[in-house]
Amino acid sequence: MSSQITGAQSLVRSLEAAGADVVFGIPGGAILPAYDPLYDAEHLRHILVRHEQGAGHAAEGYAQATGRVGVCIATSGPGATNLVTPIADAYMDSVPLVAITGQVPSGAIGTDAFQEADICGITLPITKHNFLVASADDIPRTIAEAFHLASTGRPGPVLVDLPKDILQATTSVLPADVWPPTLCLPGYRPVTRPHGKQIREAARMISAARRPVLYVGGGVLKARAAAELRTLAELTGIPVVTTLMARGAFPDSHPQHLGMPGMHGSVAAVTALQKSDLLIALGARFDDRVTGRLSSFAPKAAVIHADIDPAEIGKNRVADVPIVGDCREVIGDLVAALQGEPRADLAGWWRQVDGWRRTYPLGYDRPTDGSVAPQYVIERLGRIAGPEALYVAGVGQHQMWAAQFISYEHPYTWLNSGGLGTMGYAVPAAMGAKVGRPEATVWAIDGDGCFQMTNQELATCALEGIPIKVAIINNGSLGMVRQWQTLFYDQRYSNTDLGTRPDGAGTSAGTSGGPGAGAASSAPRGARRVPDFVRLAEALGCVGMRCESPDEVDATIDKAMAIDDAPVVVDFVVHRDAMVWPMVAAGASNDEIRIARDIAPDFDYEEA
Ligand SMILES: Cc1ncc(C[n+]2csc(CCOP(=O)(O)OP(=O)(O)O)c2C)c(N)n1
Ligand SMILES: [Mg+2]
Repeated sequence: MSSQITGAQSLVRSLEAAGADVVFGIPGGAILPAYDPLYDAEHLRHILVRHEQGAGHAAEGYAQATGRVGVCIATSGPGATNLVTPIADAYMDSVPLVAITGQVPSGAIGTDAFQEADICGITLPITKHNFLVASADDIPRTIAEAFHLASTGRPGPVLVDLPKDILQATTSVLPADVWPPTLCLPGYRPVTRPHGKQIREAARMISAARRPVLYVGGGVLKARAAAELRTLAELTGIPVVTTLMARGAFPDSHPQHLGMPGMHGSVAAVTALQKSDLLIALGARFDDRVTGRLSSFAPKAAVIHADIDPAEIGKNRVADVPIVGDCREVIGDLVAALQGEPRADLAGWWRQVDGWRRTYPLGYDRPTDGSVAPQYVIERLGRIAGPEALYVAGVGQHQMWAAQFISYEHPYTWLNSGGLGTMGYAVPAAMGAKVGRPEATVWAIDGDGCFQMTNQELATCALEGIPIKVAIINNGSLGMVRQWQTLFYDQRYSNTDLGTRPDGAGTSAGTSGGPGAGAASSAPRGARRVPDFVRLAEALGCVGMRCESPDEVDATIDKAMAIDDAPVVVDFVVHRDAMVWPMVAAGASNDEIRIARDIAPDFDYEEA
């Protein structure tokens, strides 16, 4: 009656005890002992990815879609360093992630052993915490602590590094006997309950404000506070803006919603913040992409700043009323404090805000040459797949259009890499989201550049039965960078042409993709598509489709929607010169928002 198990067995049982049901990873020498008990784990599915970056983003997608902790696993050295990008991504976007890495045996640490990398050192500034485990006895407690740290307070990534000898050692500390282990995290006690005095002061300011705005960030989603937010918004009648990380936290169709603020935000959202007298920042962090030039951001506004992370408060903008706490509790308390209180009349403010909204709605030009507007593809996708689907974007122009032109009605239906802006996020994150929400339709909306960074995970999707759908918005270039070259580098397109479609496709010089059409591109490529995304998709075990005309957009999306038993990739060949508007140039003041090149909104006219 031996009650000894190996460290590796303890790891697998501890992950199960912590509630993990899926782990994304790739084996290798140092982590190999853990893969043996994984082989017959009953409650933990391992999904073999093709690149560790894919494992990390898949775990993030799973976490963002479900609210649970995402788990990824890799071997030492290059396996671990391949996780660095998704770990940094999770850190910037506060995603609960536990990364398990193998490490060289304890005795070899520090000797430049084969596949040794100091992953704890490397990830120190991009993890909430990391552990180098020193004894197999410590594994249950360490895993419990990692899950606790990742998912409480401000969520974030935690790394657990396990030397091979620790995985191979035996231990009599059985997870089943000790679960839940007593955590040993001195000093870690996130404040979730807001201070009553701060709430009262905030309520007083909200009642008196004449031009207030609810500035809603991703923290509201992390706190699962969308319902409370709606109650607060409807009780007060205050206009709402949702940041890139908060899309879906408040229904886009709600009459009080002004859309997204920031560099590519709506004129109404950006301008309402600029002219506000009170910003009620909830789980938002005054990111430079929202504030524009900080010194001229919302110059007349007082600030109520609620965040679970005290380090965020006052970091970029001084808060008149700082509130440390969980957004759900904060909003609930604000609602209670405001109930039945008299409030300033917001009719004049709404007249102004509605004027901006009416005069400057989001829009785009239809190409006159018969090519497809990328915004049109995304708009139709949102309409046809509907508000119950999940949309997962890459990084670039397509990401901004996906944030602008899809109507998000529910929380956790919009996933993207906001803080780090990681190209390659979409396909693996969509894979993880689909694993977490198998009943939902999951569309990755990706760029032709981003897609080439991580599309190998489509092989994982095909073999593991994870039928995601991918819309490649193929503009033939690193479009967002090209947009900056158009605007700020005199149209000198240095190294942004990708050659993913025939020359001339989707330009005013070409037809929609006829062989050799046009010669407008900088590098002559003839009729080649490198890569041919349809054939690439098929090679990866997916269904591949192409759409090159506006008339085919709906039918193509319908066809993709009808396929449920395989991943689908659609190559949407779109107009190559489309740009993202509105735009506030980097470093400029939000007062200098442009609705098209050199065209500023006419606020004087509107206010007259
Ligand atoms: C890993 C990484 N490398 C470089 C960048 C810089 N970058 C931001 S957007 C972009 C272009 C993305 O191109 P594509 O995927 O085709 O999207 P598009 O803008 O054309 O829609 C680049 C290179 C980045 N964000 N991430
Ligand atoms: Mg592109």
